[in-house]
Amino acid sequence: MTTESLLHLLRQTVGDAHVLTGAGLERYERDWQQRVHGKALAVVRPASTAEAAAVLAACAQARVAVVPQGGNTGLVAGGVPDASGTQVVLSLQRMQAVRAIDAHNMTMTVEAGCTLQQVQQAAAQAGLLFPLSLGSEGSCTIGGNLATNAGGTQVVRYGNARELCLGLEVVTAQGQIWEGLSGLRKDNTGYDLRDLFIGSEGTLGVITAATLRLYPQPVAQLTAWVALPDLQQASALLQLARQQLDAGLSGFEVMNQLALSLVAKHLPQLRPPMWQSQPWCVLLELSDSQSEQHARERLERLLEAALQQGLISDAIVAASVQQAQALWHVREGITLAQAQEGQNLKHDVSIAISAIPQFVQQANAALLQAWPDVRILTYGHLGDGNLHYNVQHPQGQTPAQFNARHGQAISETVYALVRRFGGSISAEHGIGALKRDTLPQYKSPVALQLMRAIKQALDPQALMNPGKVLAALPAQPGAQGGAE
Ligand code: FAD
Ligand code: 2HG
Ligand code: ZN
Repeated sequence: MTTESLLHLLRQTVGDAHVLTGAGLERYERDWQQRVHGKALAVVRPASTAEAAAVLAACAQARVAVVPQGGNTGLVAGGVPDASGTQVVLSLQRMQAVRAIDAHNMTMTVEAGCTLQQVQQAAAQAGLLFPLSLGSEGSCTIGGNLATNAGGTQVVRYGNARELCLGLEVVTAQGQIWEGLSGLRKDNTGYDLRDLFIGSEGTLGVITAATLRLYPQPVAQLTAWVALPDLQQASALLQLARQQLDAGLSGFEVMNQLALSLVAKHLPQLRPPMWQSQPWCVLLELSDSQSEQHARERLERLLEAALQQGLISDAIVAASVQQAQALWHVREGITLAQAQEGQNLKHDVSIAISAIPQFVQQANAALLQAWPDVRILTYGHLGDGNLHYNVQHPQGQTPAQFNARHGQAISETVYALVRRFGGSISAEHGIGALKRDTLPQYKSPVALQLMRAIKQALDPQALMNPGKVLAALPAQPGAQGGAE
């Protein structure tokens, strides 16, 4: 099939207005960090699963690669095409239906292009909670969240996107529809296909809808902002909070002074509290199923114990929902503030919680010895053992030049330590294009071989988001797409 006849077929399938070609497609072609600028053959925007399946079938027949894209907020350039101008970007953004809410089963079924915020709001309207929560929730999609197995700030209580998903509907690389939308909590009928697609970053198929797990809304939620002298104390506070609050602990985020100073500099309207008084701050959230008073008593008891044990030097408890939101906006503003400071080297790592203070101490020492002027932002989801250990260029230097010259060596230094501590080089954001060539150094050959076998089985023509997660291999001779 020629390119022209493919485009003709795609226009017939989704309508002329939803096959975008030519100039003006930058927002689909470059990633959020503006590190990769690709070129798409076309951006195709199906309105339904049937249309998405027909697009995939046509692309398989034409042997044209497909890059699924949701809100394009990914931080590893996984959702953008390469520079060849031959790949179709499949945008799910028109598929935004909330198909069903089963309040008794505590589930909802939504289409992949719903933003995370829309999903949260639909659950709230039904009196329930969908707890996934990310700084990008206004624009990222639930399909993208599942494709990346996103984490965020409530994982300590509710788990990652994977734990919040019971069923999926997927269009395969050949354009078939796998109808796996079940609200079952138990199903042991063979291999878990759902878990294969979750976290596969668009390299195995396209998620078109999902059945999600809902929770009761907490009766009361309280947020505390705490200042601490060092990370060891933050870790001890986490342990104390777990003991005292148990499942009531729904958020535990740590931030170093530099991260907060960049928020103060670039987003001064957010006004981070107490950021100059101590090197570290913690944002702690308690969700309570009894009452506001009960929650307040529990939180005050925790903070008193922490003060007595010398773990914290100061603390404030938000007096209203608005104040609590303002504190969370500070935490969520760090990514934006850092982007405004200039392109940075992101290390989204996980390590056993018990080893995190030691890891940070050793990583800081190693980096500052070799690059004394780099600025290290350390923040993130301490409750999950997941740190964003992001390195910012020295003041007075150009970020792009500094990163081009030193980025690889800096990341190798950080990742070597991650390996020594038995951690992971990607806790949340995935591999995408940016970490694809780093992955083989940190994943066992057997694991990589199994991943390739899965990729080969599900996408024999190597058309699903090629070059992401795994380096593209030539398609097997004779591999056929399903569409004739
Ligand atoms: P995209 O960026 O469009 O795509 C991401 C990947 O998923 C790509 O590989 C793409 O091909 C694939 N994909 C997208 N949709 C589908 C689909 N329907 N079917 C199959 N594959 C698909 N991430 C976290 O984990 N935790 C955070 O706390 C967090 N905070 C963030 C804060 C900010 C300010 C920003 C900019 C990003 C943040 N992220 C975070 C990263 C990002 O928002 C998440 O990875 C999110 O899940 C991506 O969703 P998306 O719809 O934007 O996906
Ligand atoms: C967060 O936790 C996100 O805020 C983004 O995962 C982290 O910008 C980053 O590196
Ligand atoms: Zn994060």
